[in-house]
Amino acid sequence: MSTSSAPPVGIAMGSDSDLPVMEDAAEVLDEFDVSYEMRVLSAHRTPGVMKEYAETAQERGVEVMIAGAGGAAHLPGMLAASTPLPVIGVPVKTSTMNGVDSLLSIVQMPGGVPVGSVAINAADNAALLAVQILGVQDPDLRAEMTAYKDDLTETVEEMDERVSD
Ligand code: RP5
Repeated sequence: MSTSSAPPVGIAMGSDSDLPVMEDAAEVLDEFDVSYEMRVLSAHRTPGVMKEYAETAQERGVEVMIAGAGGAAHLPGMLAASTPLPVIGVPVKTSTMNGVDSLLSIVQMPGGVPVGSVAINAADNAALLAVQILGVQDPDLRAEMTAYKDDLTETVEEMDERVSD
């Protein structure tokens, strides 16, 4: 149960080097007028702070988390281990393995501790998924998502018209 009024979305990242990617999530949430908080929390470098954040998020009012990390990308999984809230992982592209390392680190979770994952660097999609999760209980937000999808449809129909002319 929520005892305070944190924003519904918590965006976390393992380092400020992830920020250029994770800003895309913030931009999408801004478009939907969904508020969020943003933290740098490292599963390896600040495990205590990360755990406390995860353990208190629900009571503060956070409803869904988006977590981006690269390489040994354990942040989404460790957050998921410490909260009942849904966690959406964003595998951040790395210079050594192009983010495949991040992706596999995020998706290879043990049974019982799921983490959702979007594509490498797809923080925008993580935010859209967060909006959809929040929309389950929020008809206005769901209507906005429907309008967003209608726009997507229109965009592709226009492409089709241009190409098929
Ligand atoms: C991960 O290691 C972070 O998520 C980041 O993607 C990567 C590199 O971190 P820095 O060395 O740039 O701080 O923990």
